[in-house]
Amino acid sequence: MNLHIGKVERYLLELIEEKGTLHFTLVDPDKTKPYEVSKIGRVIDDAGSDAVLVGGSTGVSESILDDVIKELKLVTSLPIILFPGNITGISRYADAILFISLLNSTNPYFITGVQALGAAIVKKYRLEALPTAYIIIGDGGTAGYIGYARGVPLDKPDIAALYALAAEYMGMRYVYFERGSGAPTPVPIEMVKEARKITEKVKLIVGGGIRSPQQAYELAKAGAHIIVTGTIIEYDISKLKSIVNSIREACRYTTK
Ligand code: 1GP
Repeated sequence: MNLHIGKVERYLLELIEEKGTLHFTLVDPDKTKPYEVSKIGRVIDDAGSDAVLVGGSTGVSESILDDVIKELKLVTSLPIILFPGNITGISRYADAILFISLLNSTNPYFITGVQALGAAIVKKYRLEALPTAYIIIGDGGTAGYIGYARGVPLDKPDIAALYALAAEYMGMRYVYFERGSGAPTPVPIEMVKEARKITEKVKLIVGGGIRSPQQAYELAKAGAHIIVTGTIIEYDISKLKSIVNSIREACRYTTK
């Protein structure tokens, strides 16, 4: 085990080793009413989710993030990991940050520019940085539009896998295939399989458009290390538990 990694990453790697596939819940401050945050935090905890991502592409400021995270910390001891869409997505109250480079952006600001600006703040707040390649699949919804992405076509699993391999060669430890929040369909299963086949070390995060336990089950079976759901808590919070359970079920006889 790499001794230089931080507390949150150690927790994640040990849990992946133990469980196979993890489940993260995304709380988007722009879509969450302040009075709902503590209820949502409790549901996430009860459902057995493994960590909470906090962030979004629009409507996020540092003080909004601070309030949401402080509220969440009152009700859950799960790690709170920032999922920034821009420089405004950093809060001193989080435990870690997905330190994202949007690899298939056409705008250098989202590949290396905002990272240089954000690095100083991440250091000042002593946040644990998790080096993550963010790859937009399909049009990627709001994240794709805001990030000037040239999304990987849905029928090109080999191209998505090559981005994942490039990320591994560049030393990133996480690859996030993003279909876009609220997307009509999740990341295609074939993309997950191809990426897992071609990479050896990176942990594969998959999110966007996952609404049913069956979809989560199939992505876990295909080899995703982490499955993210967000929208489901906005519409059908009770479904969260069945999604987490289906991931556990998928991992029962599989080793990652
Ligand atoms: C978005 O991948 C996440 O960044 C979650 O997407 O809201 O569709 O679950 P959903």
